[in-house]
Parts: sequence; C-alpha cells; structure tokens
Amino acid sequence: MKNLYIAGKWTPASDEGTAQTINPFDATPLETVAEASASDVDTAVAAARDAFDRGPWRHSTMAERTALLAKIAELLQRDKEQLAHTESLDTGKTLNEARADVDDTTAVFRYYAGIAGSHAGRVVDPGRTGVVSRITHEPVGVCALIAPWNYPLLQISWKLAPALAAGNTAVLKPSELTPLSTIALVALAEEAGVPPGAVNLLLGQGGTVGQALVAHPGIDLISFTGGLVTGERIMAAAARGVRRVALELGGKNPNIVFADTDFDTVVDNALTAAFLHSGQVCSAGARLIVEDSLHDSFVAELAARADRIRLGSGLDSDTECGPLISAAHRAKVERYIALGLSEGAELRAGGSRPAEPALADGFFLRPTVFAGCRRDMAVVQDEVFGPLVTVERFRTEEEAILLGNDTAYGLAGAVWTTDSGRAERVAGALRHGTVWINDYHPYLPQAEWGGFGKSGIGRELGPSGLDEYQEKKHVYHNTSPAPARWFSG
Ligand code: TXE
Repeated sequence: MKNLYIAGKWTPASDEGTAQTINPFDATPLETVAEASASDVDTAVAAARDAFDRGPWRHSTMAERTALLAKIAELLQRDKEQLAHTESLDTGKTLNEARADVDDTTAVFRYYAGIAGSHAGRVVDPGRTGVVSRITHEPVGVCALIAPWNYPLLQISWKLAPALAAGNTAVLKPSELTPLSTIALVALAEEAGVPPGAVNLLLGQGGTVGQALVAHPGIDLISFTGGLVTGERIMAAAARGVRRVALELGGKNPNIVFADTDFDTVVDNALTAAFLHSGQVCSAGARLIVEDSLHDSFVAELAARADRIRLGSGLDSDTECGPLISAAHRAKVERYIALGLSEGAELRAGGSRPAEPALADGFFLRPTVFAGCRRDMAVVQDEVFGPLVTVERFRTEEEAILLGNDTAYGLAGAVWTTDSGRAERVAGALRHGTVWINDYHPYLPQAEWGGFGKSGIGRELGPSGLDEYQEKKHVYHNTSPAPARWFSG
C-alpha cells in the first residue's frame, strides 16, 4: 500500500480511500495506492502554504537548494535500476527507455542545481547617481504540479526541480494510472532532506483530486502536462484568483522528409519518431510529410519495418514496443483507426490488435501506418497519441512548410534533407517549439521545451523553465533621499 505524503509524513487518505493500479502488459493488479479525499487536498495545500509562508525552504540559501537538488540527482542514480523497473511495470515502456528516463531526470536535477545560483537576479543601471536598482527573483509560492502517465518520473521532475530551485513549495499530483515512480521520487526527496511541507504528494483521479487541487485558493501556480481538454479546464480554473499557469498539452508533430536524404537513416528514424513508447509521446512524429518522388518506396519500407516491430512486456529485453497505457486509451486509438479508414486512409501496416495469445490480456495495438492521407482528415489533425502514423505527400518546399504548419498545435517537428540551406529555411519557417534537423526526439535540459499554439503556454527546461517559477521584483533604493519639490503646497 502506497500512501500520500503531507507535511513530511506518509499518510493514508483521511477517508481511507484506496485505488488499484494495474499492469498494462496483462491487466493484473500492480499496487494499492491511497486515493486522496477533498480534505487531504486541503491539508496538503495548507502544509505547502505553511512551509512557504513560515518554513525554511523559501528563505533557503542557493547553496542549500543546490545541495538538495544535487543529492536527489545522486539518489536517482543510486536507485536507477529499481526506478526503471517500476516505471516499466507501471507504464509498459521498455526497461531501456525507462533507464533513459531516469538518466534524463537526473540530468534535469543537475541542470537546475547548476543554474539556480546564477539566476537569482540582476543589477540595473538606474541612470542617476545615488540610486541602487536591482531585480530580485523570488519564488511564486505554492505550486500544483500535475503530470501525465506517459513519462511520469520525467514530467514531474521537469516541474519539481525548477520549482524547488526557485524556492517554491509544491503539491504533486501524478496520473492515477502511473503514480509509482513519483511516489519513489518523493521518498528520495525526503531522504535528500527536503523540509516537511516543501514537497507534498496527493494521489487520485484527475476529475476529483486534480480538480480540487487546481481550484484551491491556496495554490499560486499550476504547472500541468496532459491533454488539451484538461488543459483548457485547468486554465479556466486558474483564472479564478489570477493564478499563474504553465501548460504542456501535446502536439501533432510533422516529420518532413525530402528525397535527398539517406533512405535507411530516415526510414529508421521515422519509425522511432512515430512508435517510441507506442507513440504515446507528446512530440511523436505522428505526421509524416514525404516528398513525392520518395513517397512510394518510403511507405513500403516503413510499413514493412513497422510490421516487424516486436511487441511484449517492457521487462523483456526482446521487446521493442510495450502496450498502450489503458483499455480506454487503446479504445480511443482504435476509434481513430476506424475514423481514418472511413476518411479514406490507406492501411499499410497494423490497424489491429496483435494475434499472439501471450499479449491478449494487455492493451496492445500493432504499429499502424496510414498512407494516402490528406490534411483535412481528423486522423491527420488530431493528437491520437498511439502507434499510428499518417503519411502525406508534398512536391515543393513551400508545400512542405504549409503542411508542416497546418496544425492547431506547435510542439515539435523535424526536417530531413542534405541541403543545409533548405534545412535552415524550413526549420526557420516551422511554427513549433522544437525543430530537429536530420534527427528526431533528442531534447536537452538546457534547451527550452514547449509549444506554439494549442500545445500550451510557457516553457519547461532551460532558463525559461526556471523563470516560470519565479516572480521578478524591482528594488529601487535611493541612497540619498531629498525632497522632490514636485508640489509647491
Ligand atoms: O490526460 P489528462 P488523459 C493527451 C493525449 C491523450 C489525452 C487524454 O492525446 O489521449 O491527452 O489523456 C490530471 N483537473 N495527452 O485523459 O486528463 C490527471 O489525473 C486537474 C498528452 O490521460 O490530461 C493526470 O494527472 N487535473 C500529454 C493529468 O491531469 C486533472 C500526455 C493528465 O491527464 C484533471 C498525456 C482536472 N480536471 C496525455 N483531469 C502530453 N502533453 O504529453 C485530469 N487531470
């Protein structure tokens, strides 16, 4: 049984509510977790409020914050195998992906440990003598940090590390589907010495616990990663009381392929772009846009290789793709497969559940390739968030750019070409928060991550990821005050 963590204590829900998480590989029970009540939400926010208003963390020195973050990073590495195992079981992703998540999470804590001290403010030239003018960076207050189920450990850490680096206190709410690695992370923060109340953990459903958390007047900032509809709901809740909000809401990301690129390299990377973690990635390259002359051979090879992707348990070293996260989510992706077919897409690979009896109880779907797609299809425009890639054709650079920007989202995209001038022109024209040239998926803790358009508001990672958690204060100090004689009366 896993409990809530409030004011430095592991505690069951006040009404003794519990929930069961399940293993998406075979739908067997995984862990019993506490399910927070409305009164637990109040208690957790009050603990974070108290720790912020009266506790030591807000007034901690940069050296103390840096030391805590560095310690958490060290503990993440110490427990890497265990954490990766937990994440793989909970999400269905492969152990290798989960190990990479732990490394990337470690890198984020180290990055914010490294820059917190140099991001404390600046001195401004006031343009007159006798005045000292400075900008100080101060914590925003109590932060609600809400993460989704696809990268549970990573996503919560992109929020928690900068929130703590800036001196905030936090209430964490992981996805009800995948809470286990966040529970482990909070235990590591406790072991690293985070003061009571600075980090609190609520577990439970989004529509109840999450909703009560974002509506709580004691929250100053909400940072959310998840779906568009929930993001809109959260933004509306944040409007009451004019609370700060940071949103990462996914995308429908173009992967543009010119014919001059190396065939094997681009097909191989297109597979990873689309099907890594069964396509349940906010930046998945789910919308391939391929130059006409390359299109047919490209689709044939892509489909042949997609058919060979090995599905299975994330813990099995032969597995290349795990299951989807839940029966409900698979049903959503299946609805999109049916919709795509009804819109006239050509099914070139997948489109169904695997036939292997060993996979029958899990939430598996075969990697699916749709060719003959058009920009007006829902399956091309909507975020499907599963193992489904659509392929469109283009003839000119202008058309490739037009299609690449033909989305309400704007999280990420890629362009593949050996013509560096063209690569720069296309990258410059794309309205997306990250653009890869001749690569797909890498991100860096020191580089901003986030989206244009409906992909969200604000940025995570990089210096901007810390800015989200800081208020900027101008202190203007007149060292030689004298009457101004503005008024004569
Ligand atoms: O996410 P939700 P869901 C997309 C993807 C997916 C769709 C829906 O297209 O199919 O979103 O997924 C909490 N107040 N992404 O329904 O609802 C919830 O408990 C406060 C993209 O699983 O957005 C969980 O912790 N919190 C995405 C978190 O929000 C609420 C990653 C995400 O859940 C809440 C995941 C509420 N009213 C899905 N309702 C990305 N950007 O990478 C839910 N939650």
